[in-house]
Parts: sequence; C-alpha cells; structure tokens
Amino acid sequence: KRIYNNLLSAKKEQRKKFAVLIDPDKLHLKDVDYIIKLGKEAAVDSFFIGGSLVVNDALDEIILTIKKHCDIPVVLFPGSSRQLSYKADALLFLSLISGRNPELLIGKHVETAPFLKISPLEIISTGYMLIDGGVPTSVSYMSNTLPIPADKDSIAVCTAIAGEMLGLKLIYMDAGSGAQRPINTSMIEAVSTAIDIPLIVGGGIRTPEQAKANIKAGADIIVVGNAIEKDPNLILELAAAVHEG
Ligand code: 1GP
Repeated sequence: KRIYNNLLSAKKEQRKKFAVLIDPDKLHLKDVDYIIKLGKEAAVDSFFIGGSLVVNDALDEIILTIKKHCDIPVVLFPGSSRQLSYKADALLFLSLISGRNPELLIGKHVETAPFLKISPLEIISTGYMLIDGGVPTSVSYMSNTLPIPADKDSIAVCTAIAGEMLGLKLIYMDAGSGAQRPINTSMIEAVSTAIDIPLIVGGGIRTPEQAKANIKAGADIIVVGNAIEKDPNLILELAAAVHEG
C-alpha cells in the first residue's frame, strides 16, 4: 500500500500534492516527453491517467514512456473498466457516490474485481463525487448521472461522510474535465473538515491562484489536466503553488 500510505503521511504532515492528469485521447504520444520533463522539474507527485472514453490504444505506451524516464507514480483514473493497464502503479477504484447509477456504484466493480485481485496494481477505493461545474461534462453524460449542485455544500458533505463510513479510502471531488467553474472553496472547506481521509480536488482548475485557494480550503491533492494540455509550462507554477501549501 505504498502510494496510499504515502498519501496518509503527507496528509498528516500537511504536505500537499499535485497530480497531472493525462487523457490518452487528448495528449499525443509525441508530447508526453515534454510533459515528463516538466513533471520531473516541478517534482509532480503523480501522473493520473484516464479519460471519459479513451478510444486509442496509447494507454500502455504512455505509461511505459513515463516509467522509462522517471519514477513519478502512475495512477489509473479510469473512465471505464476497459482502461486497465498492469504497467501502472495504482488504480483509483472509483465508486460514483454522487450518482445513483448502480453500475457505477457496484456493477462494474463486480465485473473487474477478479482481474484486479490478481493484478500487481495497488487498488485504492475512491468515492468519486461529481460537482456541477457550469457545463454538462463528459462524465455526467457518460455516467448518466446528475452532478451535485455547485452550491449544495451540505449534500456534498453528507455524501463524502457516507463514502468514508462505507470504508472508501479517498474522496475525489471533480467538477469534470474542462469545467467552466471549478468547485467552490466553501464546498471544499466543508467537505475537508467533515472527513479524515485524503481529499482530491479537480476539474476546471486553470491558475496557480485557484490551486492555492483549493489547498488552503483543505484539498490534499490537486489534479489538473485540461489547462496543462493547452499550456504544458503551467505545470511548474501549479506544482509550486500546491507544494508551497
Ligand atoms: C478531470 O479532475 C480532472 O476529471 C481534471 O480536470 O481537465 O479540467 O483539469 P481538468
């Protein structure tokens, strides 16, 4: 449980973490080298890999390229049960607890459990909460679920507490990739004070100021994908803002 234990000790010591999200559909293999170079320079804490669809077969190749050049952990953040690679270090075993689609609460988990059980991957059970980010997101469409309204902090809090009580090891609050509005800091603050497990926040974060505000509000890990796809150099400033705490 190397990766999860590391997250727990980082939380205890107030060391905040920054993850770069790589969507194999959006990032070309030829650009991965540059992202890795910047990731090393910025001491990025992990690469999350996944997307809503992933229609190409670059998953393994991207992971192998990362592994060849650095030892930054690679964590699968799967948009579907097909996004599995034994080359990664860990997998977020996502339960979409903000939604009411049984397939994404337990169905897919039953189907994939026997494969994951024998895999070398560290499996980290994660309560995934979709929060309304202003525009309909791919996740919302693909999962056939409604996100939690952006101003309903109490619903988010109760959902996160329920996830923690069910034994989930992480809570991931996501406004969805490319969200118009990232999650309100008031909601992040309310959720982070209500739970003891690490809190991941992502979706629509574009600036170091936003990343810092989320950290100050109680997020333990910040994930950015879209903004980095547009301007990879942002990795340096975003990671610095998060690591400064
Ligand atoms: C999406 O939380 C991630 O699932 C990251 O979102 O791509 O908008 O940074 P962005």
